[in-house]
Amino acid sequence: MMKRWQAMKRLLPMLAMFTLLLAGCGREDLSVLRPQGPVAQGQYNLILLSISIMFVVLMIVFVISAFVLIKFRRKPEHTEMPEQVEGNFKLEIIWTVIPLILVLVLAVPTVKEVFAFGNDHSNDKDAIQVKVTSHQYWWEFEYPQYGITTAQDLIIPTNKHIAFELKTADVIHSFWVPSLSGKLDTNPDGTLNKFSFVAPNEGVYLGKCAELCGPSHGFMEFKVKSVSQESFDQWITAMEAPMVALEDEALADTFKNQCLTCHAVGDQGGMSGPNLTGIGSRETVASILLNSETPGEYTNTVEDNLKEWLHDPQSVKPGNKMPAPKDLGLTDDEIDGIAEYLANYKLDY
Ligand code: HEC
Ligand SMILES: [Cu+2]
Repeated sequence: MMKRWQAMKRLLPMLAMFTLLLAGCGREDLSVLRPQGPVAQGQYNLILLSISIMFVVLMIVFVISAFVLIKFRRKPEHTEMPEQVEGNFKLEIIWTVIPLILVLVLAVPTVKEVFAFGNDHSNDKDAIQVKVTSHQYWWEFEYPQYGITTAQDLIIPTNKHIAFELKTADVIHSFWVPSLSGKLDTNPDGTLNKFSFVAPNEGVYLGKCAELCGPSHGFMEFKVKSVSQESFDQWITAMEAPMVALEDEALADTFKNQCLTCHAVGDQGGMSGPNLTGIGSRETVASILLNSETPGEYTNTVEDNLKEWLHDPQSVKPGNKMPAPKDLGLTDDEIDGIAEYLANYKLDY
C-alpha cells in the first residue's frame, strides 16, 4: 500500500504536467463548442443530441446493471442452480426496437444537417463566391466576382452566404473553421468541393488545415475576418488599387526582380506565392506569426514578423516553398527595407 502511494506521488506531477500541456493545445478560438454561425450551430446541436442520447442509454444500462448485481447476488442459502432462461420474445423485441428508434432520432437531423451543410450557393447572385486553393502551407482566396485574390486572411461580409469552391495546388488539405462550419477536403484528383456558410457576427475566426500535409502542416492556419458590408466594399476597392511603389528605386528593382516573380502586389507580379497586397494590415505573417499593434515580450508587430520571416523563412515554416531572400542575393539592409515597406502597406477598411 505504502509503495503504491509513493509511485503515485511520483506520477502525480507528471500527470499534472501532461494535463497542462494538453490544455495548452486547445487554442482559444479553435473550438467547435462555441459556434458562431448557423452551420456550426446545427453541427453543435447534433453533438449535443448524440451525447444526450448516449448519456441516457449509459445511465439506464448502469442503473440496471447495478440493480441486477445487488439484487441477484448469490447468497449462502442459494445452493441450487438458478432457473435457466433461454430467449425471451418480449425482451428481444424491446431491445431491438429501442435502439432502432434511437438510431432514427439520430439519423433524421444528421442527414438534414449534412445536406444543409452542402448547400450549394454557387449560382446564388447574392452570395459571395470564393475559390479557395490550398498550397503547402498557405491558403489562397480568389473572389471571381471582383477579380481579386488574397492569402491567409479571408475577408467576408457578415450575414451573406459565402459560397466556397475548394481545390488544392498540390496534396490533400482540409479547410476547417471550427466556429463557423465543419471540415471539407481539397482534393488532389481535381474534384471541386463546394459548400457555404454565413457569419452573422463581426469577428476574427481561426481556421486551420485539418489534414496532415507535410512538415509545416501544423502551421497552416488562416483567419476568417467577418466585417460589415461597408468595410467589405472598402476592402474590395483598396485591393483593386494599383501597387504602391517602393520609394527607393534600387530596392524597388530588387523587389520587382526577386519577389514579384512569385508574389503579386496590387496590379503587379506573379501568382505562385501569396498575394501580398495590404499585408501590413493582416492578422498574421505567413499565417502563423501573429501581428500585434503593441510590441511586447510575447507579441510582435507586423514589421518584426516580416523581418523574422524574410531573414529565415525555413525556420518559421520548415519545408515551405519560399526561397530565403539571402539565397536570392539580398543583403540584410535590403531585407529590412522590404520588410518596412510591406509592414506599411496597409489597407483602409
Ligand atoms: C519562388 C517563389 C517565391 C519568391 C521568389 C519569393 N517568395 Fe515569398 N513566398 C513564397 C511562397 C510559396 C510563400 C508561402 C510560404 C508559406 O506560407 O508556406 C511565400 C511567403 C511570403 C510572405 C508571407 C506571406 C503571407 O501571406 O503572410 C512574405 C511576406 C514573402 N513571401 C515575401 C517575399 C519577398 C519580400 C520576396 C523577395 C525577396 C519573396 N517573398 C520571394 C514564394 C516566393
Ligand atoms: Cu495542409
